Amino acid sequence: MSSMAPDNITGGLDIEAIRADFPILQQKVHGCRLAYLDNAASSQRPHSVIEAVSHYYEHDHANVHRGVHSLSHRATDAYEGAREKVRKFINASAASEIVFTGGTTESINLVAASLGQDIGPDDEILISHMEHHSNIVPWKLLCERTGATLRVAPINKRGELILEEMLAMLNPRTRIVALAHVSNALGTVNPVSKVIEAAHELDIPVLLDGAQAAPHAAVDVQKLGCEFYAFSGHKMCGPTGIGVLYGRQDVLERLPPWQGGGEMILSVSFEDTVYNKLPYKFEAGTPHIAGAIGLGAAIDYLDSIGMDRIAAYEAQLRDYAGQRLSEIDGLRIIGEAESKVGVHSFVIDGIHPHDLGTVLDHKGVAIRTGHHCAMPVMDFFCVAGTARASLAFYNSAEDIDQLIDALGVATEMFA
Ligand code: 7TS
Repeated sequence: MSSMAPDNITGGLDIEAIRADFPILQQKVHGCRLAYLDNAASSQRPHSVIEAVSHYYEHDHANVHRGVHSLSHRATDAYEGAREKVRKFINASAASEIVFTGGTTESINLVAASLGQDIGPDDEILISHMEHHSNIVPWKLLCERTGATLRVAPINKRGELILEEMLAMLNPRTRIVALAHVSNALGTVNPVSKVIEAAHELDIPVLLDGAQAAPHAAVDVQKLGCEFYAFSGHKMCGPTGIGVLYGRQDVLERLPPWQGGGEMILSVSFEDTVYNKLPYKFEAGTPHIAGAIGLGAAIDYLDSIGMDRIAAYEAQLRDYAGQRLSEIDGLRIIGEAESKVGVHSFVIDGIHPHDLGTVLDHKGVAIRTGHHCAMPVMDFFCVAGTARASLAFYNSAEDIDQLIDALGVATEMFA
């Protein structure tokens, strides 16, 4: 890892100007400057996102797709405009491939429920050992319901997927591969293209859990070639309660709906139901209109900086943080993949992660501690939990220095 003086770490971005866009970052916590390093759990919102949501509620709110009046037209245009922004953001070929959901969790549950209607006891679902619970439990529930088998590809001590073992598990019984693009607990970036290529040789669809990838680098679903891509608005400067399921047109066309209600039908009688076209077939009920609009504004904001510049800057910050953390006695990084994002999970000898988190909070440093909804990862590394500092493009080298100073206080306190 390269050593770098904090002043040089800007990636060409004006970090101070960016930070000024985020009202929440301006506060003090326990009298200290706030160093918000819990971005993998949820990011913060710039003023433009908050403003877009307020503007919608103050001026345009009505239900979408059903009114003839002006407000409903405006709300519909804004909602569908946001869908188009999402399409462009991940380079989907059509807006009809963008299904708004409540978040990554709901996106994955949608696929599991919908695909599950055609799965039986001879089938297999393939995931990896580093998945977030939301890419484990929906598949476990599906297996319990159908008698199918859940297979789990192993990881190594660096927290990397053992690719050849995962590929060897693919077989004609595999009905879907569901894999994290980036692990939330380890920061590992998975070799998803190789998995997709191998799965497609056997006509197996692939779902990527992009919750930790979409906020940090440009995603191109056509280039990836995956059938499904799931992510959450709140991890990429958008509102909570809104997320996306990208599904390739032909695949979504074949899948049955998962929830019934208004909006997802063209006609209903007691004998017969004709489902709506994509993506509405998968959007039953009144959607989270303000959430989608806020997500659209978040995408505008990210685009105004540029995802490539965000990725490059975060990589510098990741290396600086990694180097500073390695200077702390007794600190062990959990997850040392060759390719990783700005997520550093760690344990310190003799200090419980929750105690660390509490001491850090009193120094204004927000990190997450615990199992990060990835208990199988914790079991693999034989730890009950970790402390996790996770970065966003609005973090600065000063945030990292504040983290290191606070860890110094904690280690002295528990020595
Ligand atoms: N998949 C991954 C890889 C995640 O990191 C998360 C949330 C989810 C799915 C679920 O996303 P949701 O928006 O539907 O809740 N991860 C975390 C985390 O690491 N700490 O808090 C939430």
